[in-house]
Amino acid sequence: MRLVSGIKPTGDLTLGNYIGAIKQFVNLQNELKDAEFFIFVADLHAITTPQDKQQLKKRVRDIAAMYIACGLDPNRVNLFIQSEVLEHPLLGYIMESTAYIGEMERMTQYKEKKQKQLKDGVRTSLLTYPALMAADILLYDADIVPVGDDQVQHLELTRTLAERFNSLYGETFVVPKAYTPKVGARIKSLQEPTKKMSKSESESEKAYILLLDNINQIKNKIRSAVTDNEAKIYFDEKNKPGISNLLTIYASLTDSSIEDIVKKYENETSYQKFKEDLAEIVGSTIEKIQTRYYELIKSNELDEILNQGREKAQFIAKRKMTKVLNRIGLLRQK
Ligand code: ATP
Ligand code: LTN
Repeated sequence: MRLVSGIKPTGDLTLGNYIGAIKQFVNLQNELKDAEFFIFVADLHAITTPQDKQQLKKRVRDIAAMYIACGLDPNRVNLFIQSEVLEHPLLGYIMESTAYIGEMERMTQYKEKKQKQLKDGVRTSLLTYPALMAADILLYDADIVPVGDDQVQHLELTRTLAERFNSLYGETFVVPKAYTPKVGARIKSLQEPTKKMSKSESESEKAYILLLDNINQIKNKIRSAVTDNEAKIYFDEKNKPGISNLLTIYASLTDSSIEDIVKKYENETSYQKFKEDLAEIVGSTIEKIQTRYYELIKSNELDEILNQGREKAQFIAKRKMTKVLNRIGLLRQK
């Protein structure tokens, strides 16, 4: 069995990325002992929106280091950078030649992100992005793709494209399945808890927690998270989005159930103790991650891991690509 996933270096990593994506990769790595993992930094996807050159360079390295700092084991997982395996954009083009424009235009993420680019012109790659994402996945014959909620629609399209290609040219790709976490598939903004916690879309710094934020700052952000006036702790996303979001974060980081946490705080008459406890939990989780991150970021170890990941990814990707080109009739020699 194979698992594939990636994160775009479009901003500093948030607690949402950790809970919705990286923590799932780590859990799956520990649960599925026989599975193969390909986890990458989706740098080509980042330039669908404008990026600062220096910052992009730093963020690519940061994400790679964070994967390991958060618990991915480079001996179990192939970690690499997308743009170092040129078969990704090559298969991306083949996927563009498999997909229809209407399918791309229907994607929610495209419709949202497009609004921001209307003034200067909408990048073509913002529209064709799901074709490259499909390529990222199909290149490795992934069975499972762990992602947060917002990526499920792209996964559905990937399945459609794999099936279409298979029926046009003969069985070539495994049709993958999305895997979303039961708890924490969509961590919300701490200031506007009906919106997603996002590293690139939030207005206020208090709305999100960055994995590289100062620990005291992190605790303060939890303490000042927007809640309600009822002073009773229970899960109700519609009427208590703030508390429900904090309960989700608590459950995910402590690997416990929301019911157990609600029970633990059932006699509280204010949110203070709950928030204080959660501030400690989030603070200490991230502190551990940061310690390992700072060791890695200045070491040669990280480059060695990424070189090794690239070799393995290239090997699999090249072999697959030969098969794909052959199926279409694009190789001079078989
Ligand atoms: P942006 O917010 O800039 O659009 P993003 O964080 O959604 O970016 P990525 O960085 O590529 O995009 O996301 C990496 C992974 O993290 C994806 O699987 C995504 O679903 C997940 N993710 C992102 N934000 C959250 C969140 N608030 N809650 C849960 N999962 C999230
Ligand atoms: N589109 C995703 C990042 C991403 C991805 C992938 C995730 C790019 N390629 C392949 C899973 C598999 C995002 O915006 N979060």
